[in-house]
Order: sequence, then C-alpha cells, then structure tokens
Amino acid sequence: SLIPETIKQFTLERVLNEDPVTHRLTLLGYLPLIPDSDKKEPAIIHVEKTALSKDFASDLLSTLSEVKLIDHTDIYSWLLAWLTQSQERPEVKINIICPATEYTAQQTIIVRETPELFEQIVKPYIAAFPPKRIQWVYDILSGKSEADKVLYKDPSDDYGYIILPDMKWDLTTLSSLYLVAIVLSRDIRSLRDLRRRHISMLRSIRRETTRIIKEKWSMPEGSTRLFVHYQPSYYHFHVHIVNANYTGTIGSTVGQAHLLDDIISLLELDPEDGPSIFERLTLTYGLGDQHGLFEPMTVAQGNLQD
Ligand code: M7G
Repeated sequence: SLIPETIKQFTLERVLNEDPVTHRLTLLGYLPLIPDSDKKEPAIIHVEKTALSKDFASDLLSTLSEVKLIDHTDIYSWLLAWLTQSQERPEVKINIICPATEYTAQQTIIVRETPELFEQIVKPYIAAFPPKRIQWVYDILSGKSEADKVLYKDPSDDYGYIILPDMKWDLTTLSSLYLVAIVLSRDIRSLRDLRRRHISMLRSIRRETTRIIKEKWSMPEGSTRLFVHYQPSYYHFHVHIVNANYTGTIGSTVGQAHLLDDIISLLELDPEDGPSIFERLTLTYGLGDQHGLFEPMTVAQGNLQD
C-alpha cells in the first residue's frame, strides 16, 4: 500500500484530462511505491477540488485568508479568494491508481450493442477480463478490506450484497455522498445478466439505501440517485448510489448510467419464461477510444444496416 508522503515525489508525464466542470485533473506519470526510491511505477492520479459543504457556511467568508476584487458593476461584484487551511476542510481529494495498466482519457463514440453483438463481441470480452482487476471487489466481499466501512450486509449467497462508501467519496461531504452496493454473487457480470429472479435483491438495495441515508444522515427518501453503468469498468454487478443533487459526476451521463428504478421496472415487465428483457434489448452507450471494446464494436457497427 501507498505511503502518503510518496505522492509528493510524483513525476508528471502528461495531463490526461482537464475538467473545469468537476474541478478535476487527471494526471499520468510515475510514483515511487517506497519513499525516495528511484524505482517508480506508472500512476494515474485524479485530483479534484472537494465540494464546499454547508457545514462550513457560517465562517466560510470570515476566515478567508485573502480576497481580491476583480471588478464590479451596478449590483454585481466578482472576486477571487483563498480559503484558510483547516484540518476539517481538506481542499483536494486525490485518487491514485498505481501501478496503472490502463487509462481512460478518451474520445467517445456512441455504439449500439444488439443482443447479437453482445454474444459475438462483448460476452467473450467480459469472459476474458482479467480476474485480477476485480480482486478489490473480492477483498471487500470477504471482509479483507474496508470491513470497518460497511454500512449494510445481506449475507445470503445468491442474492446478498454489501453497501459501503465508494472510493470516490471523501466520507464526510454529504452533498457529494457516493456509496456503492456490490452483490455477493459472482454470476452477474453486468446489466445483461439481470433476470426476474433478481428483482427482490434490487428492491432490497433500494429499500436499504433509503433506510441507511435516513438513519445515518437524516436524508429523506429520494435523496439519492441509484444507477448502474453499462459498460462498467468492473464486471461484477454493483449499483452506484449518489446524492441526487450531485449532478456533476461524469458517471451519471446518459449513455452509461441506467436508473435502478427503470431496471426494476423493465424486469417486472418481463414474461415468466422465454428470454429476458436484457437478453433482448439493444443497449446504446459511449465507448472511449482506449476501451478494449472500441475497435471491435465500431468495426461491427460500420457493418450494420439501420
Ligand atoms: P464502475 O461502473 O464499474 O466503473 O464502478 P466507473 O469507475 O467507470 O464508475 C465502479 C465503482 O467502484 C466506481 O464508482 C469506483 O469509484 C468504485 N471503486 C473502485 N475501486 C477500485 C474501489 C475500491 O477499492 N473501494 C471502493 N469502496 N470503491 C471502489
């Protein structure tokens, strides 16, 4: 595991992405795993400004360390200012992937995945996906990592799941609350594998989320947006749980995020027998040009008739 001090020894190779909306920079470079070591590993580092929390509203302005007027007209003034440093209020949240094998700053193309293209291209791709990439999931499920952060566990083998804070969350700022529900079963690789028999598990995730946010943070029902990614980064079924007002996240984009409620509703419409809705649907999504599916899917797409 990484020692925080080593992050200062990061050497930048290039900027992968710059996003003024999410206040986020994605950097590619090299990081020593041991402080002061010459041996550096490839690393991707996301640095984002933390959200401003209303908990600090009362003294936010009175404690500014410096203020500069840019200009003013009529009733309007605009300024630049610097926050005072505070232990309770970190200014940036940093996410590190090291050693990094892949990165995701890419040009996106929208593709349509028919059930046939799923069978031909996507299913084999998922089957060949290195199990090492989801080792972190197995470590959470077995209690080897992040056990102290688990908010809820339904332990049943087939339809159980765990709810815990997503690594994207800073664990304190409620306005950017981000949790993740991870199912225990290894059989559901993605949205495509959902069937009628999973409805009660999906409803349970929805119900427990409502309970947790109410009991823990006094947030009313409907305060979170529950969605599933297709394509996801990790092929082990999980549900994103994000503050409904936190709309800046890239992951909530149309063409990747599917509302859990819509998924449940679709499954409820499924007939008792015959192929399920997710075996019959064409799913449309954006693919980055570095994604393993980009080439086969865009080539196949070019061969498709409308
Ligand atoms: P995804 O839809 O597969 O990919 O979601 P995305 O990264 O494109 O959204 C995986 C989710 O799991 C993301 O929201 C990640 O932030 C989160 N996540 C990834 N890892 C490696 C961890 C981890 O080790 N711990 C926790 N708590 N969350 C993680």
